[in-house]
Amino acid sequence: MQKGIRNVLMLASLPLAISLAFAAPAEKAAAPAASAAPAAGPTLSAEDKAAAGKTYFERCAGCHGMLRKGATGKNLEPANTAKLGTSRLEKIMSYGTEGGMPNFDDILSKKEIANMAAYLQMPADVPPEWGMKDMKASWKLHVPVAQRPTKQMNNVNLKNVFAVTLRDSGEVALIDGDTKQIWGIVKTGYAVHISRVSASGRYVHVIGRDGRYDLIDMWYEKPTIVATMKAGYEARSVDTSKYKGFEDKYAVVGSYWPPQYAILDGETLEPLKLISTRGVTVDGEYHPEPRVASIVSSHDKPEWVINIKETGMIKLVDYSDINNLKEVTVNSAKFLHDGGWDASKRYFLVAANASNKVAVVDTKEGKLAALVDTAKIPHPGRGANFNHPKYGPVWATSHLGADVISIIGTDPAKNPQHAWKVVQEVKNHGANSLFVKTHPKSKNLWADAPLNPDPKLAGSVTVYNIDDLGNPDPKPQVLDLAAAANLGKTKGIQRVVHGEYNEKGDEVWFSVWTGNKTEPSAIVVVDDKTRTVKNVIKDPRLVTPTGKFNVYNTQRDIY
Ligand code: DHE
Repeated sequence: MQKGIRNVLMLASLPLAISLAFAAPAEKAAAPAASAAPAAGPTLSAEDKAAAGKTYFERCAGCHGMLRKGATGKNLEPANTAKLGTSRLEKIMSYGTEGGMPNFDDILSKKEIANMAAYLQMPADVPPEWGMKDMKASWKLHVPVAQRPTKQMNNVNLKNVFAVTLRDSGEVALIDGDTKQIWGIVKTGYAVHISRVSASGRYVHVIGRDGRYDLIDMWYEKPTIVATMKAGYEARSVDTSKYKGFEDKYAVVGSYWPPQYAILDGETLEPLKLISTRGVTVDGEYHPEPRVASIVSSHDKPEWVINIKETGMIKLVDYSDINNLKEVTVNSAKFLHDGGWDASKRYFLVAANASNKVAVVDTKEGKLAALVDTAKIPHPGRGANFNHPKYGPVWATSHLGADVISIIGTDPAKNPQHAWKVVQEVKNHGANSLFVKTHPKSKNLWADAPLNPDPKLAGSVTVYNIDDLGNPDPKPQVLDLAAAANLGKTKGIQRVVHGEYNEKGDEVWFSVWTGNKTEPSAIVVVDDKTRTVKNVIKDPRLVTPTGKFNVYNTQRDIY
């Protein structure tokens, strides 16, 4: 291995870095001090505390925050956890709750759960900062632009490639959607959260949960990482510049910790500018950890929509002059999470999940268009756009906290009476859903429920015929895709997660994710017209697949 690459991998070894940070908070940490511990709480050996800190980072921090102040998940500072006590905490972690907390008894051992119950009653440690100097030191340009291929060196139909997160092996598989063969697997950060595609369709940008950011060039014979950097200790979102004249020029990466976003060179990942998101919330109170949730790139202007979870504020960032950066700050509601464009790509709809609302920002006017009340904890992924037989253009989301799919009108010009209202709520087969999906060429609307504690529900998907949604009592079909994958008995629940269409819009792919890297997983390819299983992609290299991102659809924001 080249020395440079090894250094990056060492820097990017996030769980270890974080567990060390938890074991002995670094002196340079600048966030406010941890809250005080109750007088006599549980204790752990240094080794068990470091292990619990690592598990907390890997499994819990995303919902509850590094500082445990709460967001999608509850506040877990000692003042609250001590009141719940060890045995109640262990039960909640083992079996989950109806409020959307998943069960962990299939992933964590009894000892790990007991140690976590103790850990949560101890004060939260503050991880170190990660500034421009650290970013620059972590940046490795493996192949300068001038030394890269000048044309596509493979025969793969790149538009139909799927970038698939192999969550627990810290890899991304590039699967040829035409042949269903694995084209290549690249080593990335831990648990890549999302992949996004550059405006040109050549590069796949992947961001690890550990903040390691890799740029994959698909013009080589095999997919190749050409640049790497580390954006922070915890991250979930990335996008590129898509406006005419800025294609592939910039990339933007948001971090959970430290709370900030960075603008990078789009072809080399050289860090160019860093902006902190610490500040006051929509309630006017200071928050030390306003994490960057979803980011999306406008196709109509040089602008990113950057959603700040804890403040409930949406930043419209104009990247046309990054030295004199203009940010419009739109107040919405807490806690902002995931979202997507409406079909016209003028309005961005984002879940304010703890407020049970979807915020709609009008990017043409640079204003909040609406806050739409929905069922409990909307979780759309990027949502699903279609033409409703009764209500015209709509966007849909499913919910973590309710077994329904909410359908929202999105056409204020021609259908103003339906715009920014939940015009219909239809049943999902279960709560604890994460993603809905459709495609402009499809008549189907799909929803999963992967975090449902009932294995039968977690392994199934609901599908509606869009034309049927105009009828008073539309009837869905529920498909047990975990059964179709035929993986046999596994310790981990076989969770069917994240539908993604192929380029043509005639197949939809779902992951069957056991959450356990020693157990088999699969991808089930469903024929969209007949709703029958067409292929089951099984391969020992397909370790814990979760998100899948079709190049063509992701590049053009088709969903
Ligand atoms: Fe995600 C999107 C955050 C747990 C799979 N997830 C997102 C986005 C955010 C986010 C902010 C939007 C990114 C964007 O569009 O720019 N996810 C979080 C969390 O904080 C949370 C709740 C807890 C955590 O610890 O990370 C979380 N997410 C999960 C999972 O457990 C999932 C199911 C499996 C995994 O790989 O970790 C998961 N999240 C995904 C996927 C997307 C996503 C597949 C992209 C959806 C899309 O179609 O764009």
